[in-house]
Amino acid sequence: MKKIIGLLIFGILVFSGISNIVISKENQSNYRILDKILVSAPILNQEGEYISVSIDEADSLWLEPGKPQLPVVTKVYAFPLGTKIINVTIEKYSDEYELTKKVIPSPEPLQLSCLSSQCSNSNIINETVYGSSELYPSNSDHISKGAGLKDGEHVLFLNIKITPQYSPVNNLLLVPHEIKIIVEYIPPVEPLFNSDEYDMIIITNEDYISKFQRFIDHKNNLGIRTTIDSVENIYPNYDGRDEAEDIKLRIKDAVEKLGIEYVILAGGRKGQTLEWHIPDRKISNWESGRDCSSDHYFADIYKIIDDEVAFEDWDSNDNGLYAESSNEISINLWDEIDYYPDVVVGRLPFRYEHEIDPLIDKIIQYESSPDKQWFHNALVVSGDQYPPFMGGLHGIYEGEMETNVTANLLEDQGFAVVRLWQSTHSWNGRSDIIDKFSDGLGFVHFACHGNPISIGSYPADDEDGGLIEALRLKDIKRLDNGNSLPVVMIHGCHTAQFSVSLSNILRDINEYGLWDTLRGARFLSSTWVPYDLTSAFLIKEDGGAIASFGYSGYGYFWGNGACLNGLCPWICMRFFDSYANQSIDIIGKARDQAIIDYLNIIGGMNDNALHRNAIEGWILMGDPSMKIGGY
Ligand SMILES: [Ca+2]
Ligand SMILES: [Ca+2]
Ligand SMILES: [Ca+2]
Repeated sequence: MKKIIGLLIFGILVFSGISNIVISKENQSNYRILDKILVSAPILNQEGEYISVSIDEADSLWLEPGKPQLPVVTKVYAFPLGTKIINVTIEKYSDEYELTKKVIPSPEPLQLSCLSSQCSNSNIINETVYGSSELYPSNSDHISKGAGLKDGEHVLFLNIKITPQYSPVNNLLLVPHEIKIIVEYIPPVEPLFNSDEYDMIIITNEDYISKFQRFIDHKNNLGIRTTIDSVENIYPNYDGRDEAEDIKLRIKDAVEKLGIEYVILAGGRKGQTLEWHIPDRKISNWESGRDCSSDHYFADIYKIIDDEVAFEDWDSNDNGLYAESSNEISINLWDEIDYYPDVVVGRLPFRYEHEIDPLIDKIIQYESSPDKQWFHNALVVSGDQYPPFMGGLHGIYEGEMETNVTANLLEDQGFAVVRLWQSTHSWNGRSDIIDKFSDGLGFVHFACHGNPISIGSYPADDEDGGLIEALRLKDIKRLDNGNSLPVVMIHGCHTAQFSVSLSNILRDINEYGLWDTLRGARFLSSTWVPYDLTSAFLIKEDGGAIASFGYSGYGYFWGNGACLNGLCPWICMRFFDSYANQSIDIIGKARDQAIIDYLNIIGGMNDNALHRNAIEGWILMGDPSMKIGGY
């Protein structure tokens, strides 16, 4: 399956404007790119007391809550991994614009677990920035490098973002009309990794290896050469700092020595204990909430440090806490992270042995049965995610905007999409959603508030906080969709918090004491449960989902009109874009493309913990090599 890497891959992934690129060989080993970009004049729109700024060639917005919202022009170059970037020069030729009003401030982010009016917020203007004559942002060029995958090849991404600059006190906006980028680099003499023995590795318990044999046969027959290893074999053979790092080092070995593309983490919690078949990686992003696990940790194997490819351990400050970040706490508690996936990862979160066979049956059956009439039906469910009682504007229904993007993408591909929205009064409660599953669906996208065991949304323009429930954990067993198995996307907080366990009751009593545990029961009890909703969708025998996505921690979004401009909605919508617009029909690859696009187009991962949260907590439950719709 693996292609031999070309000596010089060179790709422009983002940017729709006029660009003129010349690549030249400078000497025996050095190359040089000269890229001239023409940028159109900014479009200035009146928005009440403010002005919004947009540029045709911009792909995203520079959003720092309370600070001026500005467009971003992005260029991305991909080189074979092992390339050394010697120098990047950016020259800009800018025009000055005098503004009559202030540039609109960026919105505050909102969580998706808000089930009460506690979450109301309002836009606060950053007086320091707006009261200054200094240019914002102080630096208009932002250069970053990462190690990841492009079209299945290991590459070095060079990402260049350029923003206009704004002096609030002087009402002055500087916008480049021409940008010249010069990149000098040395490609590697030969590819960094040459092995091509296998395509996929399954990591599970020793006891379950034989159970996976027919799954391995099925994958081998499809041309996905699959091998398997056990944690019992892995732990003594690697010297990671803990079991999760041992597994990550095993995956790194499998990339380098076997040439694998896919990893299945086969197992979740052991029953209702606090032990694991395959461990999670708890992360210390304080915006994600307690107990947030990231399976993306196992996918991001390499980073670039001083132009060298290095192991990405997600602990750059080397203190044994992984993925540390927060927008509140000291900047010292921060791990710089690459985030570009280097291998495609999914988890089969079974807890009991008897759950394995039905799961394997599901995948084999799904991939082996062509001509599924029901596959071309899809369902989206949402409402007003930031209604007026929380402080939202009237007439803007964030979750419906998000799911409408998905619905339109699928309709363009010939899907018949049912939109269950609060604004159209098309659903009133859980039974409306359960009923729709019986029809058979290819895709489902929920944009809801949530916790590990339930999701719901608000009526349009809700003034009172009357949450309408969409689904509870106990409803999963009522789904009677048999072999008509959808890919289910749940954008909601904690719906994929797969570390939940009935043993959490004892853990919490141990940690907080009996009295405080009982007092906090309202907030803790949704983790005192046997499964999270996203896992339950996949594990359900005869029905449920063929693969499911959710967030293991909080799932943030920008409120009101900015809701489609980043964070979790962007990622969820982009999965459907990967499938529908970019023709990526392998589920794990479509997931990873959404992440790669987020990093390339939106970025800011090492500036803002909320961007990190959008990627870290996004979990794929299922076989990452599964072909959507089957063969
Ligand atoms: Ca750390
Ligand atoms: Ca990486
Ligand atoms: Ca709203």
